[in-house]
Amino acid sequence: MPANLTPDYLAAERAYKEATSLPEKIAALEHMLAVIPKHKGTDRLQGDLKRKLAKLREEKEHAKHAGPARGAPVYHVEKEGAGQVALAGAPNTGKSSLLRALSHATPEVGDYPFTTRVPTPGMMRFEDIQIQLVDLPPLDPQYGETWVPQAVRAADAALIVVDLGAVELLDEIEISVAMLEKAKIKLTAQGADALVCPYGYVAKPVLVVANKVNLPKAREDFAAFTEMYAGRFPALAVSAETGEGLEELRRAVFDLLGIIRVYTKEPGKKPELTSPYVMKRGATVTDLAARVHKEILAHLIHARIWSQQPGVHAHVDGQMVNREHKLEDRDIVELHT
Ligand SMILES: Nc1nc2c(ncn2[C@@H]2O[C@H](COP(=O)(O)OP(=O)(O)O)[C@@H](O)[C@H]2O)c(=O)[nH]1
Ligand SMILES: [Mg+2]
Repeated sequence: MPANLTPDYLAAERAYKEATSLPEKIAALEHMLAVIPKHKGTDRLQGDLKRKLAKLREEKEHAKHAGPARGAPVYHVEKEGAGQVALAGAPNTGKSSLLRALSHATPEVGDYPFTTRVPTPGMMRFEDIQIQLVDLPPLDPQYGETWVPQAVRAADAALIVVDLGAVELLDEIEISVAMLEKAKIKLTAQGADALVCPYGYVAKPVLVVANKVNLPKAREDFAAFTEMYAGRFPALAVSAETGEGLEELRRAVFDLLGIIRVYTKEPGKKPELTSPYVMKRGATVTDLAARVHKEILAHLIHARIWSQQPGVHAHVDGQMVNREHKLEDRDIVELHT
């Protein structure tokens, strides 16, 4: 991508990445096209944007005439961004409030249970990437929508949201866990990549989000909770209302997904630091080359690597590494063919 894009353009691009609906996306793309510097260096990019815009306009036109896609389950949410994370839990724990606090989405929040009836996606920014959160109706054995565990199953990771003000906190979380396990979801603490699942099960990294830490006595209750639950799932105390713990939560969700961000640079040029490649933890130089271009993959000889995290690599900046070298989050890589 050309390096001389203006802050105006980059802001418009950010708005595009954060857009959650078709009309929002179209508006953001139109804005990008309006403010993009018009010269030879951006010709290709302008072409790309125009193509994307035409495609989205067509989709919108199509959506007007067609009803809901036939055969597609109602709970299905198209994945976008670096990963999809489901917000699950008992009624009234603050799932919708959390989505509101972490994204531009505006699901209904109510002080009565069962306010949320359909899945609502929203894009959550974490530093330079976007992660998709999906707000769901509650997991409730009696009154819940039956498809909710399936929506969790389809996501890349799950947050189980609990209410620190609830009297039956432990019962509540056990009910959520039991409902998900009944749907053959093997809940795992983060990093349990090598976990062997029973046949028919899917492994799902899970984080317990203990919401409403701003309530009286909530902090003591959280301490007691983590003591009892220690070692089972990681847990984080937050408040959707005051914003406490939400920055830590963004980072924890990123860690939960087991992904890394990798930036590429061309020899003699500055690195492309605005749009990282999102890869699975454990990805190698070869995996990166495969993502960049099949020609590069075919002719890859070695790479040079710069770390942006002090202490992560035991090598010097710009050191040569081979194709099997494992990448770390925020590495800058120069691929040599
Ligand atoms: N005290 C407090 N109340 C909260 C917090 N987050 C959400 N709530 C309240 O909890 C109730 C349920 O919220 P909602 O987001 O609709 O829960 P959901 O059913 O899990 O989606 C609403 O009255 C919210 O205002 C919080 O951090 N602190
Ligand atoms: Mg809700």
